[in-house]
Amino acid sequence: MKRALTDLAVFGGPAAFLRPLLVGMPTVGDRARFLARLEWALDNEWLTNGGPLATELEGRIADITGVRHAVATCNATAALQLVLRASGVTGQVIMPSLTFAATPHAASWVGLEPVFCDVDPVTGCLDPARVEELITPATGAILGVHLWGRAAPVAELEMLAAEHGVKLFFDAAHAFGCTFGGRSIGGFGDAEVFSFHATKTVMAFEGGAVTTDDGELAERLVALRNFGIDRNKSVTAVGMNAKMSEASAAMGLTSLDAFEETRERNRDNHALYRSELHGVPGIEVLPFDERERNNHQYVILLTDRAVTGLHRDRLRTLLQAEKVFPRLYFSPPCHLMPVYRTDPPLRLEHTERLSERVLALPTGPSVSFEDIRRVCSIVRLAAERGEQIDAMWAQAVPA
Ligand code: T4K
Repeated sequence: MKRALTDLAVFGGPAAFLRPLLVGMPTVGDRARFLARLEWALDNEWLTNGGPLATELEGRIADITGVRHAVATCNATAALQLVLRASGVTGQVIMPSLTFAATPHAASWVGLEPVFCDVDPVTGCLDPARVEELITPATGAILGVHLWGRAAPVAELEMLAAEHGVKLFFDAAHAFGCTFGGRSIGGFGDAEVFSFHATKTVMAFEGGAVTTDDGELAERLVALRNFGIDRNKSVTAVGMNAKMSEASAAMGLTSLDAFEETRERNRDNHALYRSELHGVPGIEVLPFDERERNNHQYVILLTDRAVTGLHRDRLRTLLQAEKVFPRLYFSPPCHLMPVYRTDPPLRLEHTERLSERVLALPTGPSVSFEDIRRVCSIVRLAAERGEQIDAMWAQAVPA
């Protein structure tokens, strides 16, 4: 454990880890089972285009999320595009800016205009009061994000959407296996979209799924993900190729088999981060709502420079020198990215404040409790001696 400032790698000490400790290390599950599924797909000589493994995965996703239809896709970005297109949304889509670029990109790619909305300062999810202010006749949809696996304000957004006659979707890329009001995420709004990217709790190398109870929407999605070919084999829409391959489905099923174990491990990791950093001034590991189920995939550290004396980016650099690689999920927020920045820039107070403070920390089954204690000892040292570190930094750390 690091106790003195000279123990820190930025000041010449040995790095705390030999192998890099990353956010989003893949949760593969039983490798032999994956390889057996892959062999089976090869023997079956059906490798994509709605194959049996992808169909099995869809069935399991629908069961787990409690919806009638799950439509598997090659990734969540394409799934978001499909759902917006298949729902006939036009005009503007209100969404948070505190999200991955994929959320506004999906809308932009199908010719819609993302309208960025501020978030609740505590949850980081859409603030319904701010959403309501942004609704105009040009609004086609609201796209909530269940940020870090914590549910967006589903009930309020459902009310707003109904009242104003606009569609409601959720980007549930982070939220597989999570609940809202005890009900599985996946069944809210008109449709929800999951990601099964390599960095997610359940992963399929690349993959995604739309979940919905709307049978007609599901049918349009199935056609649109396959060039617009409908059930009569007629091309009735301008579709794309967004199908999930059997190799991805084999991975997704295997990772899904391990989901409960992954979830429990993530939950214990999160609890350890919370207890190890409890009471450290200027440092908060975001809690989860104990009444809800979560996948605990995102361990979110919020730093307060006014208290620690150390800028978030400096803490990140300091951790990187120890071979710990936190991620900026999400900083900068989308409305300040060059592609979406306006002149003068839009100001979203709570989004920007959270975005300046956030660091996502490594978790998952390959991160040991000992690893976490070690990471926390570095964070604690940095937070408690932030001003001294800042003063030493200019002299000791190469530009
Ligand atoms: N909506 C939201 C709210 C999202 O967060 C995302 C994606 C989407 C929509 C779109 O979903 P997809 O279309 O991707 O299904 C990563 C992921 O690529 C992206 O899927 C994810 N969110 C985003 C939050 O993170 P980057 O740019 O941070 O990826 P990269 O390559 O820098 O790696 C991230 C971390 O994971 C690093 O610590 C390294 C580690 N990693 C990564 C890969 C690929 C591994 O350890 N092994 C791996 O195989 O975007």
